[in-house]
Amino acid sequence: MKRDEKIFDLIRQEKERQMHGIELIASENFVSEQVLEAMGSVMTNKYAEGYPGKRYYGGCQIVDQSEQVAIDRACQLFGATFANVQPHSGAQANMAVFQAVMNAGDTFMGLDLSHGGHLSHGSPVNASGILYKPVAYHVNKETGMVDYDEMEKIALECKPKLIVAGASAYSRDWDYARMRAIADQVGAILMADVSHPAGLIARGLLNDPLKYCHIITTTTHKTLRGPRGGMILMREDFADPQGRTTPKGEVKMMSALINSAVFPGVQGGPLEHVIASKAVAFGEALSDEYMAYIQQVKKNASVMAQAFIDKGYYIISGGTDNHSMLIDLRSKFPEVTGKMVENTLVLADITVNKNMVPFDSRSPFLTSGLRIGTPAITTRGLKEDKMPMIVELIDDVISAIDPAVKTAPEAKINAVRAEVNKLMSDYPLFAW
Ligand code: DSN
Repeated sequence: MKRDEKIFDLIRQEKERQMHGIELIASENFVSEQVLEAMGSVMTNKYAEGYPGKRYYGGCQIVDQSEQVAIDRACQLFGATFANVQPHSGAQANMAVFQAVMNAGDTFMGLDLSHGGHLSHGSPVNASGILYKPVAYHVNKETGMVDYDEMEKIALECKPKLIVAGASAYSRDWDYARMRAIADQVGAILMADVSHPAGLIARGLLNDPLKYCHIITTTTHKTLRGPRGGMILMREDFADPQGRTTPKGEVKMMSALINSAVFPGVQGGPLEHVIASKAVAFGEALSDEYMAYIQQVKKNASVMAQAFIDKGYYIISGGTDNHSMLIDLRSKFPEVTGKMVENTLVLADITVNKNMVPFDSRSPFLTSGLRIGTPAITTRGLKEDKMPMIVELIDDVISAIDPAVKTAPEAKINAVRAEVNKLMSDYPLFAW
């Protein structure tokens, strides 16, 4: 077969882009060579509908073992007793949990998308908002922190079947104990989607959601630094709150409902190459090197947030407990949108994403905010001493943006890009 030069040239170009730039998208990371190798392996050739030991295809004796290793390592990492490592993504993991615990039309609560929530937590354009009845809770306007008093009030009014903790753009830890107390008052299941801070949670740098939440979902490719994918975890199995029973009349347990919601509920064949790669990443996440890495992620974020504050930027909630921060540009540059900044920074080889801020006056296409995270640059080996320098480069570009033309002068962009490329030439993609 002729080599596909077109696609491999694009892959080469993408690698160059990743090498040259400063990657600050909070949900991105760089995987190790062995995680990449497992993902690009012959495991992709195998169909394995079902679960280890209970498949609908022959020849699964090897993938059964690698999937079991992934399950065991995931449990070890989070102190869980149940793991389903098959979800193709975080959104798929969430859909499977929704299907396991709710009926179509049931009410559930999630953080408002424009306050840092996620599409799959009830946005009207997502299946979660189409099949179920989402009710949003919010952050407090003054503090920028999740408003648990409002959450309680709403829960008592709408009596949700499920309450979802977790966010895509929220820099603070969660009060899972308070959320469980709220859930218990109304008989709701408490689920945490920890996709963003999963690595910090796994290594004890943030509150442990499994102490209070019935179920947690996560992606595996953000702070966890594995392949793109999702998973579902529980510490204790519990009876189906809807009282469903097996044909023999036994009450179904949540682990059985979740497994059948993932397959055959929302997915078909599992991606065994990705599951093997998840196993490798979980093994890495259990190591001392990863512990040092994830501590550095947190340190870098904290130093970077302070450097932005020192330059006069407003960070929602006033700082960060995790790997990320959400900047409200309006305090320093009222006329500059998140879109202008994202587009201009990318020309200087700095990648961030525009983001709505709570109570934003602009649309999701423009936004007043910028979401920034440190998992990827930390994987490249950058330490806290480089954070003020990166903030300086970002501020240099933003300060030069002319809102009338929506960008900065070319000379300024070129000068910053040269500095970015020079800095990053000293760092490999994966330094650990
Ligand atoms: N989880 C989103 C993000 O944080 O970028 C993508 O769905």
